[in-house]
Amino acid sequence: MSEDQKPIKGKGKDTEKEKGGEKEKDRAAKKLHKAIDGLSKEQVTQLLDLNPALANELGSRSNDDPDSAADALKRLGLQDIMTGLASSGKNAKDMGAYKFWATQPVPKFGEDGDLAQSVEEGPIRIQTVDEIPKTPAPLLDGFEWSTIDLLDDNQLKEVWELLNGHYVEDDEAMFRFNYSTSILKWAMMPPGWRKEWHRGVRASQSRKLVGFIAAIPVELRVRDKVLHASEVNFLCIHKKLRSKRLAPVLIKEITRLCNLEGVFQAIYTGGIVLPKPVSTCRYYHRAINWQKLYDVNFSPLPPNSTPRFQIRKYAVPDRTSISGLREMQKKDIGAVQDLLTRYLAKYDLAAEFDKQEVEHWLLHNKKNALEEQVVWTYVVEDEHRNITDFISFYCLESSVIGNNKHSNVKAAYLFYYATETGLTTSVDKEALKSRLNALVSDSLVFCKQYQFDVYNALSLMDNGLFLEEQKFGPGDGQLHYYLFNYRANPIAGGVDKRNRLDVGALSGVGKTQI
Ligand code: MYA
Repeated sequence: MSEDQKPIKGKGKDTEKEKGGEKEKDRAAKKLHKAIDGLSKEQVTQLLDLNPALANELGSRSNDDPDSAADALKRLGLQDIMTGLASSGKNAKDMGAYKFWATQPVPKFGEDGDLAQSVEEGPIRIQTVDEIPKTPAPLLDGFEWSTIDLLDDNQLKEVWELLNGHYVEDDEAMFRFNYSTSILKWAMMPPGWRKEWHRGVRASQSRKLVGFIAAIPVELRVRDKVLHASEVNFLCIHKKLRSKRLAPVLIKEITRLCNLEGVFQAIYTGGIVLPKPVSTCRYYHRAINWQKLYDVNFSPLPPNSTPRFQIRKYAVPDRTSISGLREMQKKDIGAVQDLLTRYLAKYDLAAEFDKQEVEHWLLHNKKNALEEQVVWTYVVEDEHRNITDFISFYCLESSVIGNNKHSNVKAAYLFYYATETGLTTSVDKEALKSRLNALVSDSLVFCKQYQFDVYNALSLMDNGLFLEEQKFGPGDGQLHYYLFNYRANPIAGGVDKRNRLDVGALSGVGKTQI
């Protein structure tokens, strides 16, 4: 499948403007044009493979014709080209330009050779709780720190409002995540959550919430070491306060708050390149309501195709195929936790979940009828009443910006899954492939029943075994995984150097992020 689709969840857009004067830009543009002239057809094709956003910009026809792609490249502005050119990924800067990140305990670009040899894994900076300041750093005049109580519906709504208007958009500002209040509670209040780790910045006079960052606890396994860590998410600054270096202040504050609880390592993800990803996965999208996705400019109409053909291509069966497949119930928690734990053991990067966490993350809480459903989990129960498989997805809508016809796209995100088929002593890849295809295909039936428009998945876990067969197409978004204060060797993200699905070497990432 070659058609590129825009990411609903391409986390992070470039917030850094190109620096330097016009003359310098002209000189650089000339140099670049010369460099493009020197590229072979194969190199142009490779360049576009590595930069789906850039290929998208050039239009699908240039994709097949390297000569016209090279011409189109020259017509693009310097900044557009630079956005996609850096060899280590979109928006990568020189290490010196990361003024904040250069001061943090994270691996740097260029150190450890960056290439073949492996490094000793472990913490970068060792500290004790006694060394950590008990009070936050001061904010700009007119702003103050505020701990947000998500149990208070008014404060929950304030966070929702900030994120709804100012959180992650795609590169062309066509879609913005629209996390519902239910998903915010689900994502930020798992077992062990702490109110102090929901940190906001308010304008002192108006009391308006203008900045936010959150962390949750996670037992994170990196290869054979389990880290008592946190997972940082929902960093957001009001659009009017951007580029004022407030993000580093929020990041340092959440670091302090984690450190005070004896947590010195963290995991976080983003669509932008920072020093230095431990893994990079690619987004894939499976159209369900193709017509709507086309109407909102999410899915293109490929050349030589027709809307009718596209709609038929993405048709979903009415019924599931696996016998014994049913919705997960409370009584399944123990079996699902056991199966998931054994399944996640094969990945280099994964969370360790206890039973309470499995209940929180996977079981839809039917008691609370007022809360909309966030997560859907289906188990397969065999004739001996054993749970042999499960699959789950969660709902995350995106607002469609400035479209007359539709205001929202309802996306299902593939979450965790596991199957006994992948756990037999001599793992039979073909059997695993066929079982995963059946599970994902059946989950698609439920996605359709619940009126999702699109099913999104990353190239992580064993997804390479079913993405193409289940008609997931590559998106232009990437998700970079980062570890804070922990040096680790790279972990496969499921795509090769040319950003294509690497079925031969599946991903080592077994950790999903919301
Ligand atoms: S990822 C989602 C991030 N949120 C969005 O994309 C929402 C829309 N954008 C915004 O709200 C703003 O643009 C943000 C930046 C807030 C992103 N992760 O204040 P600035 C660095 C890390 O002038 P602004 C998520 O939530 C940037 O490289 N750093 O910029 C996970 C530069 O530093 P340097 C980022 O645009 C978050 C500096 O900030 C990100 O006004 C994980 C510029 O600051 C980013 N996504 O605001 C956070 N974007 O000079 C790290 C920009 O060095 C957690 N920057 O290049 C680390 C672990 C902490 C806990 C540790 C416990 C032990």
